[in-house]
Amino acid sequence: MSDKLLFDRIDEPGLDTIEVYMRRGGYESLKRALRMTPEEVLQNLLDSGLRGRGGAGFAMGKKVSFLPRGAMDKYLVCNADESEPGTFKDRELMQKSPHMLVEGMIIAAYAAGANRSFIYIRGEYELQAMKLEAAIHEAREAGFLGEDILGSGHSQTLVLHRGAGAYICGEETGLLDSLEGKRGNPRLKPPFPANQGLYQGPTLINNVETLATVPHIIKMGGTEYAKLGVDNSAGTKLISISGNVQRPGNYEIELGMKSRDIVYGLAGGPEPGREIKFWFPGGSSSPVLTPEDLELPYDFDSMAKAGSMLGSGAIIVVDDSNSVVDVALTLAKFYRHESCGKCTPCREGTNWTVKMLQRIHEGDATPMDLDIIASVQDQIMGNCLCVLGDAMAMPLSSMVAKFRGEFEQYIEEKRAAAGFGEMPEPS
Ligand code: L3W
Repeated sequence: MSDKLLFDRIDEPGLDTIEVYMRRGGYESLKRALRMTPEEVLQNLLDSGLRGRGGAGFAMGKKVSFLPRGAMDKYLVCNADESEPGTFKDRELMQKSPHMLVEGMIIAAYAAGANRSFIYIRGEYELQAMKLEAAIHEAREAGFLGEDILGSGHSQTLVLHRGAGAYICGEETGLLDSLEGKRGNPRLKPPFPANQGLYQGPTLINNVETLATVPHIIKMGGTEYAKLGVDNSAGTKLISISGNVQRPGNYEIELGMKSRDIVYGLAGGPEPGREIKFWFPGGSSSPVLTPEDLELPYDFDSMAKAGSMLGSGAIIVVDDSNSVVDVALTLAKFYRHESCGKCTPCREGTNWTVKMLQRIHEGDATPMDLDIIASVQDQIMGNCLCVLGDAMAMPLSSMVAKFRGEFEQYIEEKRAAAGFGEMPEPS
């Protein structure tokens, strides 16, 4: 038996059609779930220990249980606005097995008592949107969507909505505003979407991979699923590996696999003759780790204990041919561009950071500027309306802290090249 769940025979021709998907046992989990009560389905999700796969790692079952019970308009929203630099796993999943997501959404909506559901997909994912539209149509024709699904009494609509290419619309409340037709700005939390989300109604919002895992949990049973992975990090995880590795791409691993085995074993490590300088374990928003950290198991707690995070499961490898200053500047420019500008620490902080890094780049800075950069990051962290500001501040702080020597050397060399001479010794 394959040790993969979501990517098991993912390249099988025709898997995007309902015919092949069902031939492989697709929609059997939905039938099983609809024979259970919503509470039983929820219990399976709780037992599974599944943690959100989009970035925050929040327990999915717990999130479902936060939704108020009783008859009212409740919503399920799938966050398919995959935009975190280095993250491209949901893209492959939606393209090759769209029915897995659709089936997972119907089961999750049943557990949450939600009758209206949406997939918010990033605008650039045109092919994936087409595949999903076709899958939704097929599921509706087969009676898996619509009124009284398979005689269960559960009714559900599912609408695909294409975004227009803004990172901030992947932030859950920005996404909800955008879905409502407004500019995608984050909202103040609480209230959390579970209580007041889309159209002010209780809303369950989850990432693509999280929802696509649900049919597997129902098939195996929550407690069996929880046996996969390690303590507090149950199950398998799709990871995207990019940067300086010989075999970049998406891989499905069991959580707790040694990081070195992922980076060197699966992805082939850097080109011969090159050494890894640092790596982002969970997308560009995660604090960087050093080669020694490759000995750690790749799971939520181990990454957090190392001072970083598993995030969306996107590993970006940076080898010794790159300058840490260039990486920092590229990153900061991305976050400045994507900041919605609604709150001051993020709007001003990202702009200041870019300007300071540009000073370094152009030979106008002194090592003291590194303290200013670090202090700007401290002032951003925890002070913004949403996580976008932190998403720049966390990796930036870690780069300055761990590679200060390289920053200083860069500053000296650039200053010398610009004719400013050496820095005087501090008196
Ligand atoms: C009800 C409570 N609900 C928390 C819910 C909340 C959300 C989830 C997690 O950030 C991460 C971040 C970034 N009652 C609740 C509650 N919830 N307390 O639980 O919430 P939170 O605030 O921990 O995180 P978040 O705002 O969802 C997301 C990281 O993701 N990140 C990743 C980006 C990934 C992509 C992608 O392409 N997939 O963009 C980027 O920054 O660092 O840790 O649903 O409502 N008391």
